[in-house]
Amino acid sequence: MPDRDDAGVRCMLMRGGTSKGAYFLAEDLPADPDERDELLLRVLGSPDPRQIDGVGGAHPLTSKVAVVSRSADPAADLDYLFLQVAVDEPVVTRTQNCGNLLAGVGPFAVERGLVAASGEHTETRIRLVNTGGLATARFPTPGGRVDYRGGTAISGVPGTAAAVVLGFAGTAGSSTGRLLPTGNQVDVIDGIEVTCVDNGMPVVVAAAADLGVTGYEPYEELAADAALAGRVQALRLRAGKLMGLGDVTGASVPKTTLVAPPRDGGALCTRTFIPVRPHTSIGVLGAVSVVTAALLPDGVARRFARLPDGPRVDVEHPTGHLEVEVELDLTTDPPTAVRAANVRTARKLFDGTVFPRPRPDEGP
Ligand code: NQM
Repeated sequence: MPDRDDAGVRCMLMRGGTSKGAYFLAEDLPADPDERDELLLRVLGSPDPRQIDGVGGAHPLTSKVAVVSRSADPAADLDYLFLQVAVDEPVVTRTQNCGNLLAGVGPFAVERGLVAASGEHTETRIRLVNTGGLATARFPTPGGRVDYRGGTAISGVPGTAAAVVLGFAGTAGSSTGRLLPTGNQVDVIDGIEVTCVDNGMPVVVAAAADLGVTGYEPYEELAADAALAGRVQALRLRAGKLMGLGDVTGASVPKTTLVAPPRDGGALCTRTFIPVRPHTSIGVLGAVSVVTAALLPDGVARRFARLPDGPRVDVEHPTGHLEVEVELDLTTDPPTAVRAANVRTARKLFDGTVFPRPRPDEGP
């Protein structure tokens, strides 16, 4: 195979939900994980706060990679490995899922011929390689081609696009092994009540007021609040240990979501930190986990939530709303996650060959 530094690597840039990432076929990347990660750091331009010499977008939400291949699992068509490429550190992590990039996986697989389009809509079954669990994605493929155009709007993305309908099963305990990783609906950390939950994403849920904010601050205000970032980090370090994740200093999980009563017609208002920088909206599986927390009768979020009668729960976040359906069986002890669903959109932005930044020691 020609050297990837000279020949480049086949790559598609896509917006998946409210995130953006580089999508690759597994076969186009080195099979060795260390070699692959080293290459991806150079492709995205990390470490560098601006990622100026790579295709990363200088924020965790735009410094992401999806690696896609055919699945050997009879229950799935595709394997999807998500990689978070740190912006200002030479670190690539695979401990978490990304439900936003997931929205692009089915369309990407059709574009690359991994799955055939089947009629007006195509449905694919996708194995979440990072954590286990299965997703389905349904998206329009009229005439055998992916159609990204449509009338679905999602908060945080201008305009409208075709709906990608996502379904999830088997997401409980994604990184921690348990839906309630500490075994409790409420734990107390440094006097702050939290609910630690993991339904596709390990999240520490706390009342915004307990961390000294209202929970209604705009993104920019949260991003400028270094003291708040310190409090969030202290909380998640302690929570990480309680959740069985060990020392999470450099880990991308757990996330922290601060909750407050809804004030825009939703069920719950949220401000999420990934892991200490604020999220401009909220992740898909992050929202599934937060809604799971809100459905727990004794959980912290339940006190603030106005839960609807139907299954669709509207989560307020800094740039709008994200709706998820989460089904829990509360008759079991502990409660069991049954299924979850969400609607996203995705768009192919660019398809071509990406050229990695040279290694630091590779002078002319
Ligand atoms: O929770 C960001 C995102 C995510 C994750 C993060 C996500 C999810 O919004 O499913 O999509 O939590 O780091 O892309």
